Amino acid sequence: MEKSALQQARKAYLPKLPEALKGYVKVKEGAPTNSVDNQEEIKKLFPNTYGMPIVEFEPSDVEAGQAMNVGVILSGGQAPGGHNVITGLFDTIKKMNPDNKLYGFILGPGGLVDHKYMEITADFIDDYRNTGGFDMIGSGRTKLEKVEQFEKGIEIVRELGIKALVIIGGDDSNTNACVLAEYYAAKNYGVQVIGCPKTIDGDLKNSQIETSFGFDTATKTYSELIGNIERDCNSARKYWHFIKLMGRSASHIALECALQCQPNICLVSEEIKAKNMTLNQIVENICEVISYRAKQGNNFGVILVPEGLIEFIPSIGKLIEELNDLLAAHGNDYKGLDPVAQREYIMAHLSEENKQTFATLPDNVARQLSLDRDPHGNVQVSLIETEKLLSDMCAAKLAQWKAEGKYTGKFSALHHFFGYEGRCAAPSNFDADYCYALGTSAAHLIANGKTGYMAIVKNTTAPTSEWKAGGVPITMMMNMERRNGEMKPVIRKALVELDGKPFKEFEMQRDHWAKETCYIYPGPIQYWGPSEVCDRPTRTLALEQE
Ligand code: FBP
Repeated sequence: MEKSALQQARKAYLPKLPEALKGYVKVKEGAPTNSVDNQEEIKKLFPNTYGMPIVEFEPSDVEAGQAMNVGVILSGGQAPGGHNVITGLFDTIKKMNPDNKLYGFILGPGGLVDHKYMEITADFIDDYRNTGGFDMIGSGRTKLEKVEQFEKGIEIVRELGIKALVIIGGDDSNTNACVLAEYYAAKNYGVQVIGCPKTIDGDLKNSQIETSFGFDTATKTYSELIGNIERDCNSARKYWHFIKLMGRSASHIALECALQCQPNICLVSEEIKAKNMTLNQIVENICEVISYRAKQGNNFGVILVPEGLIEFIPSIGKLIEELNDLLAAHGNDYKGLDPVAQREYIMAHLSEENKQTFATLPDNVARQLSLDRDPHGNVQVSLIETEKLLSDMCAAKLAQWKAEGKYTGKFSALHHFFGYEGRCAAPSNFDADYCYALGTSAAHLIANGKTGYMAIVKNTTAPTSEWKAGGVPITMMMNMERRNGEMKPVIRKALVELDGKPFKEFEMQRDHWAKETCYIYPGPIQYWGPSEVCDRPTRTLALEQE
């Protein structure tokens, strides 16, 4: 593999570990836990893995480590730092016993089911230290949920003498990790399953998980790009930039980038839902700002649009719920029809209220909402051009206002989608350290016989040596939710809290940012240099941990 100069220099970076993980480690157990909601149902579904205590690692004089082979799976969307979870895991199990082996399953959970794997060796892994991407073993979105898949998995696990599987994934993948842990425990197969909290979306967090890895690097990458656009925008003073930002449901990414860059507008899906806003109201609000700035002679600006917006507009959210059920029950009846017949079929089966909403949507959006779902049943919002939809609607509204004499400016829009370019960036120091510590924690959870746990690292706004590492039972984060027309146990997704500090901080300043031009230009991620630049946590994390 030919390497860039940065990659070569970065390989030598030694991730900083919390004090408790530097030497031998012992486990301190807390009190039994409960799920966040629906306790009786979750307890019934997970009789072997429910109620376990939170664990914290402490320094010890004796090594609990032992001979053990481990399997690792990267699951779902890429997030910077995934390779460092694997290097942390690798280094720790090798330290416990040099004969221990780490197997990587190829292209995600599907690799376990299809018995596609490779042994990760010292020479091989060295090329991936502190690099972005998941290309070391690849990732995939196969949903591990069926008994046949679990049984296929155990065949290869036994063949390779694997004691534990580490699943590095988001909320859906960790939900599946929990189901797998429960299944193997119920069958007494003697195989442990440990999860690691990954996703750039930042929505896998709760009282125990401070942040999911990748959020730090991805938001810093997007903020660099947004800052560059803001500076261009403030130089030419002739375009309105509509920037859609990745983050399937929650608006954490958009909000974080807004706090870092101070754009003129940032939409927050959770607020739009809470205020029961219509698409038309959103457009009017944007146009008010455009019109105000035009009066000041400022026919330019930057607007951040969260990827998941469309699902949070209450009328469209209701429509999607009905479409999910329709797709689950009758999808096969209309999937093969031509687009016009499909639209007619769907219209004929929708309730009156949702039919009206469906009829107003442009064809490409309607099609995306009514057909495509990822394997976890999510609408593929990254494929919907919400930024274009909004700017088209703004152009129409402004033209109408111009005709009525209410607006006299010039409106010229440019569109961007920042998503995939942030998911594989070289991890920031924060993500490099955090992920290495998560991998190390996962190894210690295995060595201490734990299953159905997620590796955690807390106190992450303090210096790294003061971080606290341990594990949390995955069942503790679960509740029952409707998925594909059925109630299922799932990890509760963390949305932006409107009474939380990050949103409050944004809310306090946004009117000023809308009227004035207060852009901040964060610049690129720095890997060497002053700590206040290189090791700075996200604004979200800093505000939440204040
Ligand atoms: P995960 O939740 O699996 O980490 O994926 C996050 C994400 O990047 C979302 O922000 C985005 O909507 C989605 O993946 C895109 O999925 P795909 O890579 O399959 O196009």
